[in-house]
Amino acid sequence: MIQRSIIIMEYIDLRSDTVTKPTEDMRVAMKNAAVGDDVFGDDPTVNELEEYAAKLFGMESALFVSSGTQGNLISVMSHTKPGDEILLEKESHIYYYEVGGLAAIAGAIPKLYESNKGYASKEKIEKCIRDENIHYPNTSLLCIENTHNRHGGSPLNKDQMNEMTEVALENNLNIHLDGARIFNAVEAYNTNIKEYTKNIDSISACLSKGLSAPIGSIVAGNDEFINIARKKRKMLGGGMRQVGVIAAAGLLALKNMRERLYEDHENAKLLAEGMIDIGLEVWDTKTNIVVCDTKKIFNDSKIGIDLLAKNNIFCVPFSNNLIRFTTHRHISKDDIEVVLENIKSEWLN
Ligand code: TLP
Repeated sequence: MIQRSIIIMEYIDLRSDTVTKPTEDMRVAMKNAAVGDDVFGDDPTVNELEEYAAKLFGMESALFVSSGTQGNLISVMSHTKPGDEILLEKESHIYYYEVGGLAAIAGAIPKLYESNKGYASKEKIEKCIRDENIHYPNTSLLCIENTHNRHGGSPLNKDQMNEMTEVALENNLNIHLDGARIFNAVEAYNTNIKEYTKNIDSISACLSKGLSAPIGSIVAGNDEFINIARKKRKMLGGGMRQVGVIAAAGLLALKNMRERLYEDHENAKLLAEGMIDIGLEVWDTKTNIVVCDTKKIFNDSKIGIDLLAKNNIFCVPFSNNLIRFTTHRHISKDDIEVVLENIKSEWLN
């Protein structure tokens, strides 16, 4: 008989907080979850998760969806008609990383606004909103991203959110918040989630990033919006059946995992400061994303990534010059030390 041996490689995976695995508690909860057919509204665990999330976000209703991408797409589809124009930040995830779903599936056209780390002033947003004119598409939705991924996990504070949402309200636009990492913003500003959701019409928040659930996001909004969103989810093939087995982990993610995000922020800060100490250029780090500008060392950031990967340290390119490192539950302070040692020896020698 052939004996198989499993070699467990030590690695430090900073590619994303999406790599987090479910906790032991989540696995037990998943095993024991009460389930039913969620398309009939019969899954008690999904219902509990949706009710819990709606209350937490201060919204009337919530919907469990398969991913952040699906949550954003369903939200855009539910707020707009094909041909509508939507205001999106130039580097937003919906525009940059969602395979063009807003155009291909929702039929929306993007109007891009520039921002300072996700924040755009009232004037800037106002300039993007079209007047009524027979030639123009209808501007119907403002999307905001908080924390902002491609701006290095930068969080918006509640005043910035208020300014951005008030101009939308004055101009009768709906507001969707891509809050994939909204609890990182809550942690960064020690604020309450409801401060962020009070003026908005919908939020999509990921359970499967820093919160460690294996799968899933929550979309929240008013009853009418969530009824429409539920039907759009079905249209996209997202009506899952005994999905309580997954929702059980999502519920624990929302209940128990928000409090530990400060650890990820501390580790990100440690990494950023360590990089600066050895002479690297690093963006301002406020949450769990560290962006290092390597243009003075490499002519392609992939060189730096490959040098670390051969020592089982993983990160991702953000552009030709930029490399992103994301901290999460499986990254410890000791790991940060190891990463810094490797950067010193692999990049700077
Ligand atoms: N972002 C992923 C990749 O898609 C880039 C990552 O590793 O950061 N909104 C924001 C702001 C996001 O950062 C992401 C995921 C999503 C939406 C989409 O979430 P998923 O991956 O669940 O579809």
